[in-house]
Amino acid sequence: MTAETATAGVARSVTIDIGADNMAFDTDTITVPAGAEVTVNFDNRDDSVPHNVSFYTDSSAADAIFVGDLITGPDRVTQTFTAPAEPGTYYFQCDVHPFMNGAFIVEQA
Ligand SMILES: [Cu+2]
Repeated sequence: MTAETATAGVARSVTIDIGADNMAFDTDTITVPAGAEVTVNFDNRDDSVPHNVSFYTDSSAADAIFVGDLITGPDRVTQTFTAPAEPGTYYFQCDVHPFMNGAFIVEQA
């Protein structure tokens, strides 16, 4: 039995660093364990441009998992939310600029 299996059912904590620069995120994939407490360190490096990082069930952005605070660069914000319990491929985007987006991958914990 691996240590990971031994802790199944216990909420894990992960920290994600993501930046916005020149109207783009610096990653197109965010991967976390199912049910984890996710801390997002968001660094908006675009001067005078508002961005956020929001997580949705899919690219329709109709059902929010977590809507991040808008910050105008240069600025940083740290926020925490709980990842879905169900593994799968979800979605993240900047709500102001939905062309800034990527896959939010929730793995079996
Ligand atoms: Cu944006």
